[in-house]
Amino acid sequence: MADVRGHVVELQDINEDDLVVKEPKGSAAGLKAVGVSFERGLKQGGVSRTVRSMYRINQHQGVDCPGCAWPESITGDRKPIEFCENGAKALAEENTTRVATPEWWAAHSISELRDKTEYWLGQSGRITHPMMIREGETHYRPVSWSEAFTTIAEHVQATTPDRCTFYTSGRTPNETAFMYQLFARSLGTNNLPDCSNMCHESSGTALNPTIGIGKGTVSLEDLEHSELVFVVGQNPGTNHPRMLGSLAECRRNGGKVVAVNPLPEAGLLRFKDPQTPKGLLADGERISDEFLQIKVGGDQALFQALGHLLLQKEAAAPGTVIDQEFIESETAGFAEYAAAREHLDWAEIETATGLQRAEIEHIGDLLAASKATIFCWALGITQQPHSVDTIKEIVNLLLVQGNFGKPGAGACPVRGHSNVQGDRTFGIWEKPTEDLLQRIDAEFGITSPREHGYDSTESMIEMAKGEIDVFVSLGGNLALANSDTAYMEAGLQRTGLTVHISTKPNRSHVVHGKTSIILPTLGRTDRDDKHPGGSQFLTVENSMSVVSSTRGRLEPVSDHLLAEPVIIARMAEAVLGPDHAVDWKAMAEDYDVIRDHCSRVIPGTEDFNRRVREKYGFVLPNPPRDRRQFATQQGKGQFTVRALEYLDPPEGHLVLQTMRSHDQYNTTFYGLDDRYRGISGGRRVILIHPEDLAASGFADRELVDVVSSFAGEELRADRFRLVSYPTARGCVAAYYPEANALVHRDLVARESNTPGFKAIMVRFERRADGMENREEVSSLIESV
Ligand SMILES: Nc1nc2c(c(=O)[nH]1)N[C@H]1C(S)=C(S)[C@@H](COP(=O)(O)OP(=O)(O)OC[C@H]3O[C@@H](n4cnc5c(=O)[nH]c(N)nc54)[C@H](O)[C@@H]3O)O[C@H]1N2
Ligand SMILES: Nc1nc2c(c(=O)[nH]1)N[C@H]1C(S)=C(S)[C@@H](COP(=O)(O)OP(=O)(O)OC[C@H]3O[C@@H](n4cnc5c(=O)[nH]c(N)nc54)[C@H](O)[C@@H]3O)O[C@H]1N2
Ligand SMILES: [Mo]
Repeated sequence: MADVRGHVVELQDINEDDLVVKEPKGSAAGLKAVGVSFERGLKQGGVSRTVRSMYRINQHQGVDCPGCAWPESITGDRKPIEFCENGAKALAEENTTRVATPEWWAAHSISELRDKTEYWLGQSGRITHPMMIREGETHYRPVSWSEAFTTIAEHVQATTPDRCTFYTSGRTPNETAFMYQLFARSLGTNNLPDCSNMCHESSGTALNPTIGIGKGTVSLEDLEHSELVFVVGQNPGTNHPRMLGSLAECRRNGGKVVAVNPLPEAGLLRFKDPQTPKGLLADGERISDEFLQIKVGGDQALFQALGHLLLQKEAAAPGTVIDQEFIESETAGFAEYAAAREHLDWAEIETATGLQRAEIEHIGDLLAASKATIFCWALGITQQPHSVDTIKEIVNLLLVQGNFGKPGAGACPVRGHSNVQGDRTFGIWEKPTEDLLQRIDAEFGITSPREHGYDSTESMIEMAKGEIDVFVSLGGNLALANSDTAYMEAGLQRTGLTVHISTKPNRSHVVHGKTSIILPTLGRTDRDDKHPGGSQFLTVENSMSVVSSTRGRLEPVSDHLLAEPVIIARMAEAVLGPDHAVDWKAMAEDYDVIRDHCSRVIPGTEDFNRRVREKYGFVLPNPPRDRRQFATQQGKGQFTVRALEYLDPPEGHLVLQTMRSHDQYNTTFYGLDDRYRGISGGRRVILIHPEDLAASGFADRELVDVVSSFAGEELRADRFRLVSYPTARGCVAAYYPEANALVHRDLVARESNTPGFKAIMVRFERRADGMENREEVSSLIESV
């Protein structure tokens, strides 16, 4: 294949027998990270595109990094380069000059593309033209934009709104999200699943009824000035690298950091700050003061034990540990909570967590002594059957010491996709509040449906049952992102029409509906200036509720790309007809018009257009943080009591968690080097504790088939290599999305319905060729 300049590009593929295993690293970032950032950019896009985009990242009037949702400072000055290795890789991936042109699609049949790996597909570059394939055809072929929209309209008009579902991936900016939900609701459905359903849904589900808001309650400054920060179920060295700078800053200010994780992740141990010369060259700074190597799924037990310890210490020295005044005036349910925590079965806590009582008591001492504590968490906590209960237990710990609405304290769910939080704020939700619907209806003169819609798992199940006729995907790659891969793919293929608004080819395009359309869009770094009023910008909300602008400046790789708001407006016009109450065209022409509508519909965005043009944008209101106010049913911070739960694998099984490597963005692969964990050259691995490996009777590097069990059913994934690794006992780890085939569709978190991506019960089966090539799979021990 070729890039835009006609240079020949060879696409690499993955062969798991190229696997190399080294000693895991003891620190994250440093000089190597800077080197890798530039190397990847140069490989994909050439020198000037890389340097230009890196320099503008996260700057005033620049582009918001498409990597993660970690915030930048809105008080002090920003560093000249506010980026990290993985942000740079995300940029390089989007800025590539490689192109998947109509000739590329003509050269590869669908059956050939189905056999390719996701890594291979992604490397083919940016999609340049709208493409379509109909039932019986073997190849995608180019179509005009108008034919694409007419085809979508025909399919939508031929069915009922409840048989259409509209998925959103979290890179979608605020304005686009707002238009998209307005389109779905104008049509008559709340079927608005999003990646949040698979991600932090458990956080919102736990936080809304207990603190009255589904988001975090801290600012970056709080984190840097906290006395004690817990980092639970999170791998910031890879997934939120700039967070390491804030944790290091917190420690320099005298704070302590406690990491809770089944894996000794490099970024949790030490950090070499790539923004400073000393950080680049020296050994790096320590990140965690304490590391609790917990068993997967054991966190609720840990938090219950910590609650018990706090109450015991308070009883021994009244008035020293808990915040009695706050509890009395601002919370409800404390008496029940205190009663439930009075007794603790330490033996069960040790079984559930895999930790020693003394270790937990030591952390209890730190927590009791801290006057300002923050709990940060991510997917290690949200993707368990009992995730919602675990997060409510975190809220209990915060409430008991009054850790809301004071400096250095609060809840910090660390969000994933760069705008996943904003998408929800701007209306993407299958369970909208009545208040939101009333505001939308009043602004636009439409009648939104009241019935709740499908989330991502429900959409998958309805597709597989043949109950969905139209599936539209605004970004994302649900075929691989969702659980139960074979079931998910069968669902997509059963659907009448699948539409993907995408930047690059992915698996969802090749396991498509009977008719399938790919609509290629401008990415975040691309210039968006084909408007009567000239160049436009969009906005995003980060993990700490800051709304700011993002403006791309690079020359798009093709003249045929449309901006996402334009695509949605034209789709809505085609489907809803020219007389529809909403003026879609006005919004697509001038994004200020969208923001004006938002400012009247979305609370906290009043005067949007003026405020977002201020230097670093504006912060959305957050009652628990701003005023110690809790908009819950009782108007108080709500203590909750939930029965203890943890993962108890059936005989002969281990608990499997799935995670990201250092060289991927969700279902997109940048390369095959999980550098900090020392795994490179292949991804089909199972990390297993040496003693569990010995007990299992298999050899290190042996090739096995993996079988998962759920509710009496088994799912399989073949050809994984076992790799001896210092994970917690009884808990193995594999990469997402390779292991998604093992996640049964009904394995979900209660209440939030988030897939149990970190709670899979597995066993291994011997293969006839299991020991073949075992010696060739090399093992190098490199000093750290
Ligand atoms: N470079 C890069 N950045 C990203 C992404 C990416 O793919 N690449 N993805 C983005 C997205 S969408 C998201 S949501 C975030 C995800 O950010 P993370 O939540 O950091 O992502 P995971 O790789 O799933 O890592 C989960 C961590 O939880 C630990 N863990 C697993 N089970 C348990 C448990 O039961 N208890 C505890 N205490 N820990 C557990 C794992 O060992 C691992 O360290 O990152 C975002 N940023
Ligand atoms: N086993 C397991 N499964 C998981 C997880 C896990 O931890 N374990 N994590 C879950 C989580 S947290 C998440 S968030 C989901 C992620 O699920 P998704 O958000 O659905 O997946 P992504 O891989 O982020 O989507 C990548 C695709 O987005 C498109 N894209 C990229 N940039 C743009 C853009 O600017 N505009 C548009 N329109 N398209 C763009 C590209 O075509 C690319 O192929 O996966 C979930 N799945
Ligand atoms: Mo996510």
